[in-house]
Amino acid sequence: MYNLTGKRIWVSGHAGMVGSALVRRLKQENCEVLTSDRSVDLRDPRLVREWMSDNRPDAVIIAAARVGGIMANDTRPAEFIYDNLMISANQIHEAHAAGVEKLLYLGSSCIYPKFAPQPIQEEALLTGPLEPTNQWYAVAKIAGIKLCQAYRAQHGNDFISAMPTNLYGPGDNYDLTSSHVLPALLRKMHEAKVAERDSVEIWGSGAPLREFMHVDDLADACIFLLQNYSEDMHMNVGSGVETSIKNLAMTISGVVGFKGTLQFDTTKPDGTPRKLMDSTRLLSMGWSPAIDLHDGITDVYETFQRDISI
Ligand code: GFB
Repeated sequence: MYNLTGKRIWVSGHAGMVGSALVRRLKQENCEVLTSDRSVDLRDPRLVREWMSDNRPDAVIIAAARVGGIMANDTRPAEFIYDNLMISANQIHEAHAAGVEKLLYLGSSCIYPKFAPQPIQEEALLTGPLEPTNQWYAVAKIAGIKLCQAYRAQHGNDFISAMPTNLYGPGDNYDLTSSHVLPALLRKMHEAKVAERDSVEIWGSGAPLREFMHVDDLADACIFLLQNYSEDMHMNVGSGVETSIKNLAMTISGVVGFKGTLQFDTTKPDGTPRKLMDSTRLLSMGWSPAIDLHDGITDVYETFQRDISI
């Protein structure tokens, strides 16, 4: 067990959806949360080294990443691979150099092969070709896992990694060209309702299956892993709740109160047909998610309405 009491914990990416959820969750622990501002460009090894030596964290959670939905991944491959490789390598290497006691690296369920057997077990990593739309991001995230394993193998660093499923929650990105599906549909349906439009466009066929998890559940799982997990193998963090994009759209329309129809634009990509993770290893350690998808979407819609009225 890694005891967080009195520890100085650096949450990189604290302004993002995942980082801010981690900061909220860490308030329940008796520890000190460290954050770095935008002047510390995590792609620059010198700046990361200086920040580490000035701030001396005991533990690091790497929540910083270049992230986005299917379209952003597909159209900005250089940013997704370069930024994520640099962010991962700099923080992991400098954490080792600074003698950080524990590090948690966050990846994504898109690291797995496009046609991995479902539900996807951790062992499926690197057993087949990746989904082309997000291969750039996936390769960078796989490199992050391998960095943690390499520093553990060569130097004995207690660096672990966790692979969350598709996330949503407060602080999500609502920009329609770069967001994930859940915030995109929430915004599109809200705007259609307000403008009294009778249809909303959904990308792809609506058939792909995705597993969704509220970011507060992810943050709770991360703190559990930081305290209780210390092995080489990355850990799946999923909710076990799978839905088709069409069903997700219908759930969101119910929450928002949008009464119009769904128009599927099949010129847009579907991406991976199915992406359900097997989270048995985590569940068998005694952790489980708490937030139901419908409740989570309702909560997020309230936050969204509050934010746009400010
Ligand atoms: O959320 P999303 O962009 O992520 O898309 P992925 C999920 C599915 O929803 C795809 C469909 O089949 C999309 O075509 N979709 C329907 C939409 N309407 C929309 C819309 O308005 N916006 C968006 N964004 N999608 C990402 C990866 O893949 O998931 C990342 O590209 C990362 O690398 C992330 O792993 C978790 O699940 O397809």
